Amino acid sequence: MPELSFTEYSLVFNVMSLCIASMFAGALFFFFSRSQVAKKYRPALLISALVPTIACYHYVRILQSFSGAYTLQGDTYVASGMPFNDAYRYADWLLTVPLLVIELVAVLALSKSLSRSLSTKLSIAAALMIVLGYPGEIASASGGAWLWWGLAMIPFFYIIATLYTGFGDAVARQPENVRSLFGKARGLVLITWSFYPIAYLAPWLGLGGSTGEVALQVGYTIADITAKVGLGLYIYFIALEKTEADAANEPVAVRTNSNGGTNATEARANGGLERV
Ligand code: RET
Repeated sequence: MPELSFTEYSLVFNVMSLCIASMFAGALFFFFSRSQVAKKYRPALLISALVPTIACYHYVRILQSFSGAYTLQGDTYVASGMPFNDAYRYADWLLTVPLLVIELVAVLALSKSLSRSLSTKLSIAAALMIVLGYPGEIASASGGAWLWWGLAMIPFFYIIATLYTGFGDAVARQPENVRSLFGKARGLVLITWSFYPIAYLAPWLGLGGSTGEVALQVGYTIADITAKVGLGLYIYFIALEKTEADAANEPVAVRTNSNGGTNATEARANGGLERV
C-alpha cells in the first residue's frame, strides 16, 4: 500500500463513508417505494433495494479493511502490514452486477419468455465478467492483468451489445416517456460500467503510487454509487411511468369514496383495475 497524506487518506475514507450512507438510504427508498407502483413492477424495485443493501454491507467491510491497512505516523498514513482486501469489491460485484441487469429487464415487464432469456443471458455474462477480471486484479505482472482484462472484456461487450440490440422491438413498443427513460438508464450503464475496465488498467498504464491508489478507490466508489443507486432511481421512474401508462390504457372503474374523491389513484397503484 503506498503512503498516503492525511488529506488523501481522509478523501478515500470520507467517500467510502458517503457510499455507505447512500447505499443505505437507496435501499430504504427503493424498498418502501414499491407500494407506489403496480404489482408487476415491484420485483424490479425489490431488486433495486437488494443491490444497495448488499453493497452497504460490503462497503462497511471495505472501509474497515482500508482503515486497518493504514496507520498514522506523524502526519502521514503508512502501511500497517495488514493487507487491504480487494476481494470484498469483487464479492460485491459478483452478487450485484447480475442483479443490476436483471432489474433493468424486470422493470419492462416483457413477455415471460423474453424476460427469462434476457435475464439469464445477461446475468451469466455479468458474473463471468467479474470472475474473469479477478485473477488480473490480484496479478503481480502486467501480462497476467492484460490477459484477464481481455477475457473479461468479451462478456462486457456482449452485455452492452445485448442492452442495445437484444430487446428486439420490446423497447420500441414502450410508451414514449418509458422509452426515453430506458434509453437514459442504458446510457448510464454504458458510461458508468466503462469506467471499471479503464480504472483496472490504471496501475499498468503508469498511474501508480498514492495518486493512483486514491483515484482508483474514489473512482470505484463513486462509480458504484452511480451504477447502483443512480440506476435504481431510473428503474423507480420507469416503474412509475409504466404504472401510469397501464392505468391510462385500461378502462378504470371509478368509485366515489366517502370524502367525495375517487379511488382511481389507489386502484392504479394497486396494479390496475378496481372492479366496482
Ligand atoms: C473488470 C475486469 C477488467 C475488465 C472488465 C471489468 C468490468 C467490470 C465492471 C464492473 C461493474 C461494476 C458495477 C458495480 C456496481 O456497483 C472486472 C474490472 C470489463 C463492468 C456496475
